[in-house]
Amino acid sequence: MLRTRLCELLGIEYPIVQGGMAWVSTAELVAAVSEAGGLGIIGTGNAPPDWVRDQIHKTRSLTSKPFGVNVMLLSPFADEVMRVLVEERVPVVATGAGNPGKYVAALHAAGAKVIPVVASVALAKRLERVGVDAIVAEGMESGGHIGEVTTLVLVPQVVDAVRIPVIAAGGIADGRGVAAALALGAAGVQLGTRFICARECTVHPRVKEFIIRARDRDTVVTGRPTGHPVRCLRNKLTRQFEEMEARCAPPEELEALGVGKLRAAMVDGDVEYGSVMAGQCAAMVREVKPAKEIILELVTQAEDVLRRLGRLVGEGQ
Ligand code: TUI
Repeated sequence: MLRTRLCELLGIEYPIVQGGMAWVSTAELVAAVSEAGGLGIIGTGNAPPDWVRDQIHKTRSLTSKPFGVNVMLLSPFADEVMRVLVEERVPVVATGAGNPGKYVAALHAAGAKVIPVVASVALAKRLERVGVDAIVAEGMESGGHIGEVTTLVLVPQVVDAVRIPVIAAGGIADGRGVAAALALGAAGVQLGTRFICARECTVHPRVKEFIIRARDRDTVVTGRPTGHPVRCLRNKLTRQFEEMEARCAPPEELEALGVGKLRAAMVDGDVEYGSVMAGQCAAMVREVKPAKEIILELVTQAEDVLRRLGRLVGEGQ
């Protein structure tokens, strides 16, 4: 029942996308999500092109279903990574933290569907004109690099501004969020934080525990003075950022403090001094379970909610 035009576009069973997360969404998680009928996306962050190619090969060894690769456009390797995606004929290319307009023609020529993440209506409209296939509208509830508008306010505006399918992201961790996104006019949802706590996700176990312990006000946004605001779970590192920002430390000093910290958290498990990028909905994540169970739970709960709402207005009686 939970099928939308996004399923046709991407060749997937459920309109559920796993957001690309640097140091987090590697081949194991991506393949598990795609095998379960969603779309898994490899997160590349600042990774070099050879690493990306290996991950693509590894994903293909684990699943024959469609998958995606996310390119973080602030990466010094963005151009080279895009060339790898063209050579490897990756089925879906997602982008974040910038405007991917200059890559769209080459990606389309290689058969890829292009799905940029945007945090504003203006960029969504510009990218539709360039010919992208769908748009992820990401609210500021999300983890990592964020915009300024909430999901509830951004998604309907993007839906009204473009004709291509819109995927809602930011603050969605259960089936109620999926149903709400559909109510806003989205054709699908993208979840990041929930999938960090998938059994197949290879992050350090302490990261999963840290997310499960998180409560409603445990994320903070730092880095606003650098122009790259980032949402993380509160810890000793975010307190250091807050202290530096309070004394108006120069942006270069803030940037320098962030270097290497995402890896320290996600790979080495340093949840005190590492950068534990996670969305506000970390507070809604209560257990680690296989990606397939996460997806089935999202789908059945969303269907239940939508049926209940249908009855509320006298449908199907
Ligand atoms: O990209 C993300 N989330 C990320 S990227 C990342 S790695 C990073 N680390 C430190 C600093 C910066 C990045 C961690 N999390 N989400 C997608 C996203 N894209 N959110 C917001 C945007 C965005 C913001 C501004 C997209 C475009 C944009 O403007 C571009 C333009 O030209 O208008």
